[in-house]
Amino acid sequence: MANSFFPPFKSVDEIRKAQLEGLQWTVKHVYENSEFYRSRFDEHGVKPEDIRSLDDITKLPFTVTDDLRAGYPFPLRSVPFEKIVRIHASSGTTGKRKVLSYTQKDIDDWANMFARCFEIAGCTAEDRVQIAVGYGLWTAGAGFQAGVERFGAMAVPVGPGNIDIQLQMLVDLKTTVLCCTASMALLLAEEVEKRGLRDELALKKVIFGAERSSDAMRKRIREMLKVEHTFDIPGLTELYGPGTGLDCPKHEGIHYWADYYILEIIDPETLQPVPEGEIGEMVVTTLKKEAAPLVRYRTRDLTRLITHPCSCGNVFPMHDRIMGRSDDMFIFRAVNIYPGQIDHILSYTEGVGSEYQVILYRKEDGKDYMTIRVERDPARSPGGDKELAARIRDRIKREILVSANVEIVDYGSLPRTERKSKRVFDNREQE
Ligand code: DLL
Repeated sequence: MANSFFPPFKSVDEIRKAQLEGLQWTVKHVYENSEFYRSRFDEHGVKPEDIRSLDDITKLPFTVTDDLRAGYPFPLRSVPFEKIVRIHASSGTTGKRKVLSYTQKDIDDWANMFARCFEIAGCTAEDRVQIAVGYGLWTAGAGFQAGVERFGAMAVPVGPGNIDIQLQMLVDLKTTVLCCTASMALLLAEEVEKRGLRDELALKKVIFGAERSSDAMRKRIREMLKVEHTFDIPGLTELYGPGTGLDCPKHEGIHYWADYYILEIIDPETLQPVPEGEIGEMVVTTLKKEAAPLVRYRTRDLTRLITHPCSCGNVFPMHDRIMGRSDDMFIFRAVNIYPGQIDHILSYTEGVGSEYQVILYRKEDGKDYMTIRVERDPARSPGGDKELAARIRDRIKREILVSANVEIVDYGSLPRTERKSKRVFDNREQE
């Protein structure tokens, strides 16, 4: 491509060299400019000059969400206020929001990373990119917008919600790329199908993220919108926002921009690195971020590194999809369960739609119960519900080792959202 947003790295070793430079810069920068980091490093007896190789990263202390809350409203600030040009905040529902600040260079770097996402997805300047996520404090709208503009395609900034306008723009402007949350992609795809608009669309790609999506959900979106590719875009407010990586059209993993951050995968219990390729918590250290750098920030997101190079030839390393968060795990009758395990079973059970809810409750007998409500595949009649429920129950018993009540409900009867879907409802405490 004539104007590539990728630096000309030819090998992983070249990226590692850039990583060491970035790590040394970051450690020095935060030690000199952030009271928080300096006292944390001092407590751990580590000085910037102790970081001589990439392996020395393990000498550095972890940073956690509570540190962000404690430093509210400008946590981790490592530049004077006059260098901060913007803030974003996560839409956390409990406690204080996580507010992160950006310098102009941070904003530019973020746009550059985001432009790579459009490049790796095979977009061109001819593409029309509909941005169907929230603008404002959330990083999503501003991130996609800057990414599209930096890349040089046409942005159609519809923002969140407003299904009628979304469909009107998709049809009238002949949008070719749709960017949204996974839930919004499903909602829009269902509306397109319901209103029989599919043949009026020019959509080729959907880029969605902000939440976990199951294989079943992605397949339904692809089928309903008749698009060739859906891409999984990860991102979190603390690490700029969306756009820190993307899967390429080979879909072998999510390429991540390792010249902007180091990704470690650790065991959340022992805090030690997991063997390469095993699932653990993502820990990120930024390499160029000025205003609010992250040093070994524990994201709570679970994934694994993909150890083989991608067949697309891009040297940037890959991690797997984000499989959930360590704080999503719930304990049911002494078994640790991640919602992703339920997603997985439902995705490979014929006859179910993509939406489900897990409801946990406690009865008078003092015992915990689980009901899983699952939507029936729209092509199926309710006649087979009993058999379908039994099949799901058996698989849950066999694979997760717990008993659940399974209720099959009509397709489309569970709530749809434009934001992030909530699928697990734990009512045990209140009862
Ligand atoms: O959700 C940023 C974003 C916006 C990403 C739009 C992609 C698209 P936060 O609100 O700070 O930022 O939430 C970050 O959402 O730690 C993950 O748990 C989850 N998450 C984000 N992207 C994905 C994804 C945005 N592709 C938190 N797959 C993260 C699974 C995701 N989970």
